[in-house]
Amino acid sequence: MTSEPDLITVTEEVQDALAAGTAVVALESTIISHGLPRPENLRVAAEVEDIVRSRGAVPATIAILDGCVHVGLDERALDQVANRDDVVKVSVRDIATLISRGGSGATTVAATSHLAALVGIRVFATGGLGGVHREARDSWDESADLNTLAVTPVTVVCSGVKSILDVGATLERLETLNVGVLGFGTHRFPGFYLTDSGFAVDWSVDTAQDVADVMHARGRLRIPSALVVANPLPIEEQLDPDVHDQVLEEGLRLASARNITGKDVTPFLLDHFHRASHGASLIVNEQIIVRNAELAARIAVADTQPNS
Ligand code: PSU
Ligand code: MN
Repeated sequence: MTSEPDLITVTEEVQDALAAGTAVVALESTIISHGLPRPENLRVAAEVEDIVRSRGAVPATIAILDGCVHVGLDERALDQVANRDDVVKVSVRDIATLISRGGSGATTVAATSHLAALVGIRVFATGGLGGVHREARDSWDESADLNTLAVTPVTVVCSGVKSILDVGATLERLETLNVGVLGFGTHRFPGFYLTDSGFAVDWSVDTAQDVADVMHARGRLRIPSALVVANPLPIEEQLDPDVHDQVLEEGLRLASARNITGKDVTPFLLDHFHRASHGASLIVNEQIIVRNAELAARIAVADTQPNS
């Protein structure tokens, strides 16, 4: 026995599911702490867990609390992630430092993917990936989500990359980094708040089983990178494109005028969207996350069927 405290706590429910080989879906926590306003953030986090359960999978929301990684959060832990002011946004490079200081943090797509793969979770749901920011030629701002997905064998269900980004450049980077991209029921890459980002995807699948088949083949071939399943919103649920374009332009202008940089850019722009669209983007964002969690659960179930 060592006196070192545990770095990672996996809830019994998640541990049991992993040991039994039944479906588990990882969920990120930056969405909760930095992507959605209070009090909707906690309600959405709980709703997302419910939908995963209703499709026969175990939800495993991942976060760091008081120096320990938690895989699977109970009601109290979820409440802390949603409401504590000392919860910082954590990418892969921050995890170890934060833990050694006993701090608390919410994990991004990058950090959540890393930790999910570490404990053996194969499917992960989020809203939209980070990517290459507009003006990246000058700012060099590219999300660590991309590099991490290049070396992390996990299936990530999302609605494309956030529309605040340079979508074309992000797709080029995903290609360079060997990250697989499948359109779910579409050949168009989704644009997060918008159904269609204006870019095509090479591969399209129609069912959760199709995705599980690709996962299985990737595993047998030891492909080391992530598989992105891009799940668009139905057109009638997307944000009004005119509102989208106007709010985005305004947000980018404000971010630059206020010198917002680094990891503050994404939370700033999402918050601007929610306020400037008078809550319309919030409703759309919630739909995105819930729909992706639902699909991720079905993929996780298909992945764990004996014949897949
Ligand atoms: N998608 C959302 N809301 C979010 C994010 C994604 O719907 O808040 C978060 C994710 O955690 C993603 C992060 O990993 O934004 C990217 O931040 P950055 O651009 O600083 O890498
Ligand atoms: Mn960044």
